[in-house]
Amino acid sequence: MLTLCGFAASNYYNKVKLALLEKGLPFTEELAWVGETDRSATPLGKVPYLRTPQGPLSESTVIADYIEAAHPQPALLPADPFAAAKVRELIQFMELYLEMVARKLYPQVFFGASVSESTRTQVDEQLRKNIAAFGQLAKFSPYVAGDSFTLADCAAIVHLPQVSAVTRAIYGRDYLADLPVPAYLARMAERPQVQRMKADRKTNAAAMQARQSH
Ligand SMILES: N[C@@H](CCC(=O)N[C@@H](CS)C(=O)NCC(=O)O)C(=O)O
Repeated sequence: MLTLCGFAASNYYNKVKLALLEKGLPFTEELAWVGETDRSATPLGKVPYLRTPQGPLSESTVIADYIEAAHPQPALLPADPFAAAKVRELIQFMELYLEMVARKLYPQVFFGASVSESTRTQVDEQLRKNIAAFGQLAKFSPYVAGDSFTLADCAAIVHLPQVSAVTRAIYGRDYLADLPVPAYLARMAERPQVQRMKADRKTNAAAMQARQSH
């Protein structure tokens, strides 16, 4: 049995959870807030981590790859090595050049702090450049990597809304609206697995807020 550890308000957690749900795999969830993780399973204390019959794994992309290799059907990666690499390219691109960059603005958007003018300017420049480049790679036809649902969708469904939210909040405009992202996310939101993930996220986000206000 697999146990997904972390908390459901985390987008990295939900990326892995979506892969598990889409595969229809049985799994349990173990709540672990940041600061309360099992360091023997996640040495940097990051969420998510996965308990497997062979031991723990950290890092969401590695975990998703393990799930795919251990439970290949239904496939969330193409069989063709090049096509599979294109899916991984998109995942890495979204993580490094969209999520990690947008994350610099999270303190202001989500946590009531403020970020400096120079950070806002720097992130603005980087995001404009990176989003245009992402637009060159992403297909949205109808899935982010092409004609089938893949691990790249599990990443896109959780990361892209964050980028939209952050750019809307800080710059007054959803930078991803220049790409077919809003229609894509609306299509993905029709999937029962995505609906389940979002419902759990909402419940957990409320619990997180209640914790923080105590
Ligand atoms: N590269 C990691 C990133 C995970 C991550 O940053 N998770 C956040 C929660 S959304 C976290 O654990 N933050 C606490 C920390 O970095 O110490 C992955 O893909 O799993």
